[in-house]
Amino acid sequence: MKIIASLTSPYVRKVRIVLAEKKIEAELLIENVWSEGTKISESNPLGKVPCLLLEDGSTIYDSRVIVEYVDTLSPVGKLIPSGGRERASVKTWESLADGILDACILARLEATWRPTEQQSQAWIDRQMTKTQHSLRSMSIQLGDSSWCHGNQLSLADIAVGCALGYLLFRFPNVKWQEEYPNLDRLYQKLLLRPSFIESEPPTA
Ligand code: GSF
Repeated sequence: MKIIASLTSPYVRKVRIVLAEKKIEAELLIENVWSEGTKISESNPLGKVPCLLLEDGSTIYDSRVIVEYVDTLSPVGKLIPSGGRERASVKTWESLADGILDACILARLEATWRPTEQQSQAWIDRQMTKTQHSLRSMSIQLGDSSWCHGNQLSLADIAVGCALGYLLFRFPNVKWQEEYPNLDRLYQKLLLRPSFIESEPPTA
């Protein structure tokens, strides 16, 4: 298997962490989807990474579908419960964490991609409000528990860790660590795992 990837994408990071936790190897094919010459649409017509390339030439996207598929490939370290409320709970955590990323990326693109005179501060504020509400909800739901769901690592923790790491990487002005010490406790624990360490976004 190969993954078309960017080293700064938090969605790619989620997939890489899931692969590492499952002890499944996949080659990273680094692609700059923002460059003029990108060929990403030949694999993913939506023009986004991550995109998983299978041996038979078929492709799987987006990150939520990829991690769901990868979790079925090996019984090692099951990350998504197989059904019912448990499964819905883990996947709702993932939606919440990915939703923070979606909101932050919309805010970032507004500020970096659009010409200055077309930028809307109201739009950026709208996205950052969603981020604030979601952080609060995560903190309340986590409470004093060791993990987001159940009593072991799941996709919920991985997705939350990727969202928190992305905030530190691109939005250091969002002071979630001070406001939500329980999220920081979880984050510091996740950071000890090789899967998180090896997928840290490059700082330069
Ligand atoms: C989001 C992927 C995405 O936005 C998923 O895989 O979960 N729901 C999808 N990827 C960004 C890179 S990044 O900001 O993480 C991407 O490829 N953007 C290119 C574009 O044209 O939007």
